[in-house]
Amino acid sequence: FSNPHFIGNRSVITHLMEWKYDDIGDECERFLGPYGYGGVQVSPVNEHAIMDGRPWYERYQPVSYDIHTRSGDEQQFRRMVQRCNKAGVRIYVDIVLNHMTGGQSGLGTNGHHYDGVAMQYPGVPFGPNDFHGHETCPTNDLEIHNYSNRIEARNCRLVGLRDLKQQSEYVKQKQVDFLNHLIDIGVAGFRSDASTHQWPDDLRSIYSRLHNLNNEFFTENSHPFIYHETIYYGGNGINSNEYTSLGRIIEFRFYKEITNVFRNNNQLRWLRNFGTEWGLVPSGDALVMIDSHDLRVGHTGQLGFNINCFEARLLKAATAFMLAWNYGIPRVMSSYFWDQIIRDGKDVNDWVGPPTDQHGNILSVHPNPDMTCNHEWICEHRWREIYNMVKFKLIAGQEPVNNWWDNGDNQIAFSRGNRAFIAINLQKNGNDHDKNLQKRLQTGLPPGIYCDIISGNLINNRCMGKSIQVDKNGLSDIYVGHDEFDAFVAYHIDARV
Ligand code: AAO
Repeated sequence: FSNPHFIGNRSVITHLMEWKYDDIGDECERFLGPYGYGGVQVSPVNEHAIMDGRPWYERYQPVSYDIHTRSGDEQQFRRMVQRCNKAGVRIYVDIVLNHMTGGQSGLGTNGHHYDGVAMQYPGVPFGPNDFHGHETCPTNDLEIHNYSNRIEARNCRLVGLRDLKQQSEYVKQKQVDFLNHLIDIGVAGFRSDASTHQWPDDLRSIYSRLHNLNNEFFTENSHPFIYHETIYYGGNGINSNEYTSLGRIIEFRFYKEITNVFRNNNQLRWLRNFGTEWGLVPSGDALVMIDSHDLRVGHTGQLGFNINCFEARLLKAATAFMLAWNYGIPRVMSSYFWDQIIRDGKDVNDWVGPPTDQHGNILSVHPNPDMTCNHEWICEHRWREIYNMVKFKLIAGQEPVNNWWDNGDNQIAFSRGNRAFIAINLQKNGNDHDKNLQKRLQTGLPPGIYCDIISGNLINNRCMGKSIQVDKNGLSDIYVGHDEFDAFVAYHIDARV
């Protein structure tokens, strides 16, 4: 369950949060395929509660396992999966198996009624016996209070969400059927939502009944890729390693440590041995990110500590490190604009959903000629600095990190074998001279003139950005001014002038 089934050397997933399936299909063909992305994480696809104001998080309140949301119906979903696979891009679905809705009642996105108080979900159907209650959850109000307590975390309610009893054969079978339906359609795998709140043995038992991936797109006997949301920073919380035998885990320590470094709370030079030596799980067990649909609004992390699209320069630099470093499977968040208003350390608009018309239909993404997106779609995955680092990673392949250099503080550079080279400058101390990165460095690259794919593209053999000359010994004069638009430069053998 830990192989993402990327095609060729592709290696990066982007989360197109709340996008419609028709748009994702277009994006696979016109952009993600050609630019070397390996896959797309799509927001939960099954019927969910329709909530007042249509917050993004209503998609995390399932009502049935019908494929029907504002992103599209089953037919549109199928078409997207076909088109993306053909374009060389895999689809991973965010699956919410831990719970159903909160304690309200109403209608779901496929017209099914639900009642969270009575725990009735006729669209599945699930009834009160399919949920954890006082026999299994030890807290008075059935809520999770102590996230470190295994029984509480797994048998009680996460923020009021009705907690499914996955020990029940009936519940398991309904979930197995849902996942197999998605597998048969041709998805490559799943993001498992709120994994820490589900017993590893229940997940194991569900996964053991899954079909192999669809033979139309995958080689025989391929198992779905499954990555688990387990938020673990060490200490006495529920350890992510309880889930590594089930697939990969989202390594939150990666995001935390990198954010800390890029916010200058820790020096860049220490990144030299970043990975397991910092306590992270082995690279093959990890999926990593800088930003996510939760982090961006201060969920599952502290607002102000996270780095999102509102700090573009920092986000690009941290993402560049993630994509240049050889650790885990990186996921790039692609978000939409919302009016961030911070009060008492909380984003008042942390709920705001995707751009819609006046009837609540999600608006289509039509990219502008300059590659940016229309409406409020931010499309971080289309930023030149980010898509060119996706290419960088593809070209670096499995080459090791070589030629590490640092200035003893917040300037670093390294190569990936003799195929790619990056230099990052986040120096804040000293005079202007100290703050600029200006140094003759070993790039590891073969001699030639290379185009910095960060400051501009190489178009018809003309470098629109900065270029460098690498001499016969691999040395070159590297420059990253402290006040430049981007805090890093990157060169690779496919961008030789
Ligand atoms: C909404 C409303 C709620 C309402 C509920 C039911 O906002 O007020 O009660 O409906 O009506 C999303 C939204 C929720 C939303 C939910 C359902 O984020 O706001 O609730 O949809 O619509 C825990 C889980 C983790 C979960 C996270 C939100 O462990 O799995 O909470 N994430 C996933 C999804 C997320 C989704 C759900 C699950 C539900 O990615 O989008 O919720 O499907 C500690 C714990 C963590 C805990 C966090 C956050 O973390 O350890 O396990 O995550 O708190 O509560 C330090 C600590 C660290 C701590 C962290 C954050 O770093 O070291 O331990 O701070 O505070």
